[in-house]
Amino acid sequence: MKPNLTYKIIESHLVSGKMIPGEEIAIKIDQTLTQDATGTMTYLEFETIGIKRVRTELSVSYVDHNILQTDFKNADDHRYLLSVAQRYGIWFSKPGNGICHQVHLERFAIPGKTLLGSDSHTPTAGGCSMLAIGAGGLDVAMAMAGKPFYLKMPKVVGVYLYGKFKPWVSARDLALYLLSKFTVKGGVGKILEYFGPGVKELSVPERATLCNLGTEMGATSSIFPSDEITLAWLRAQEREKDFVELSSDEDSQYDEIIEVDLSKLEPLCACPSSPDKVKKVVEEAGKPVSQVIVGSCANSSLKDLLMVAKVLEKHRVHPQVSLEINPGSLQVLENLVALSAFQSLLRGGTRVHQCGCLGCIGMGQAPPTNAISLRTFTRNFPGRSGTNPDFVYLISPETAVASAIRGVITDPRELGDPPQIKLPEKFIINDSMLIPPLPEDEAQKVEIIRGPNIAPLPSFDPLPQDLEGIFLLKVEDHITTDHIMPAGAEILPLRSNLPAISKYVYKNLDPDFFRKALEIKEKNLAIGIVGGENYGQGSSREHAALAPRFLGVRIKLVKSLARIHRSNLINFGILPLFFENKEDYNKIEVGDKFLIRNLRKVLESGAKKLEITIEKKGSLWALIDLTERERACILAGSLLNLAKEENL
Ligand code: MIC
Ligand code: SF4
Repeated sequence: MKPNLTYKIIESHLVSGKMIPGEEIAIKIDQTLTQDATGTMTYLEFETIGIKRVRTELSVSYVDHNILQTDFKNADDHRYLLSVAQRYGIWFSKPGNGICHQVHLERFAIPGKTLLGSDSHTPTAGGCSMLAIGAGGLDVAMAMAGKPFYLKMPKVVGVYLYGKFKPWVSARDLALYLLSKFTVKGGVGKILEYFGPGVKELSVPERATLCNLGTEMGATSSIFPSDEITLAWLRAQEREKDFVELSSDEDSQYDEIIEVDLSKLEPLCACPSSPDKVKKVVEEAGKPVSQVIVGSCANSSLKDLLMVAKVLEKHRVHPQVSLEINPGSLQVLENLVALSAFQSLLRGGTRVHQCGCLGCIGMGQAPPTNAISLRTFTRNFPGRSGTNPDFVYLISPETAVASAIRGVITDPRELGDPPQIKLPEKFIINDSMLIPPLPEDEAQKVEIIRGPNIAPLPSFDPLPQDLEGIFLLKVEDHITTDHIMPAGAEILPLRSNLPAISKYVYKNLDPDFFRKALEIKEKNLAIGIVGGENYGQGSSREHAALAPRFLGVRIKLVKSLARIHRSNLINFGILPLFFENKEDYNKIEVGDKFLIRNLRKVLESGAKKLEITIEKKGSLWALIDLTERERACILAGSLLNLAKEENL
């Protein structure tokens, strides 16, 4: 295949493996990012590896998720993260500085480099032509220790863009259109590479919106070329020196190509409660709205908020609506102020919050009962807003502001001529909340400060020879990590305390799961989970693997798995198995006892399937889809055990 841009970047970072789709490859990681909700665990893991300083070109620790400080817990985590950053040579972005992906795009993204982040929306930096991938915390800890990142060589889908957007239609509508085509699992095992004349219609933050939402399609990553628009962005950030021109070639090839005529798109929305339940806004128009939020790593750039501000120069927010603004970064906020747009937001009747994730991860901003909330966020999984049931639609900033003014879901084209938005050639840059790494001699003296909520990482036992257990839960298709390990203001502060957070595992699917799991553990039995298609979609949170493992889950028998969750399961010694015959899903009931004989031997032998005996029901075959390295990890009980065995 004639290399495309993705191939070129992978090739220049390839450590091992062949670039054949589906084969395991390892790539060198240039940069890492963590955010606080996954970061505390990542750094606890990194500390156990025992090296003196990060071995990447650049690593950044952001605090953007857990910024509601209702007691000491989150504040203690922030202090721990700062001390770790200073001790190990890591940049630190203070709470209030903004969402990791937005700040990274502004201050650190470099075309052609690789970025691994402990957050599923890390591909956002693909808007600035990085090969950026989301991963579990332990994979990021390994990358910080200089180890390569292992993944299956993805297929590369060329997304050919042409034509021009019609007024009031934006990058978000294109992303929603692609979501309607790909659905939430169509991107699994793929990288979306954008090319074609339509690419020039999109600024770097708009490209970032598309790369960000590729995650909701299950894609490994998404990437745009680096061109004069990238140069203009870097220049505006006073980072011209980081520019490199990059693109595919005229004769580059792709595993698949899809073409989109931008001029054919119209305002779209994702209906409750999945990012791929896409409809035209006109189809939902007229439904009363109670809350509208513009924010999140998908749509909170300066252009997005300027557009809202411009519209509000002539309109007021409807009395029944709370229009909330969560600026993506301090830079966005400061530039809004300098352009007098902040004042338009305030005068128009908006409620402005601090820069960060906030309601996107259920840290406040929960909507009222039985009310529609429109959000420019990334995901609308059920209950993620903090209200259950909830009615969250995902929309563009244009649809957001139009609906906030009218009080009902509104196609923004009804507002007449769109506002003219001119972005400054140079942004005001304010790095006062970005703390650079300390020089090595000073860093060595830094004491790491742990609060009482920061629990040490437990040890994980190796896989037993025979595995006997009980299937404790059986779930449908598209179970998200929010179902497995919910987030929100009550649970997120426990991210650095595994014993405490484990009490909430599967809470919304079976409120009694924790108690039952303890009973099974006392009997020395393992726990099995049965799942449908695309099990574990959504976030990168490794707690969705770590906490079930802590409670004794050892196998997950599913129809198919989401990429990051699959890696997290393996990293913590949970064996992913797939139904050989999908009909067997119907055979298993909650409470069934299972036995897998000679499990260690089976895995060591490299066998591709194994037999599970189910008490009183006979047996079924399950497929094993693991590389040699992954088998070793499961046998060892966790990647950390394996790293110790291999004397990292
Ligand atoms: C999310 O959007 O679900 C999160 C919160 O950013 C997660 C990470 C986490 O659970 O901490 C993600 O997308 O990876
Ligand atoms: Fe934060 Fe939401 Fe983006 Fe996750 S998706 S990083 S919670 S803004």
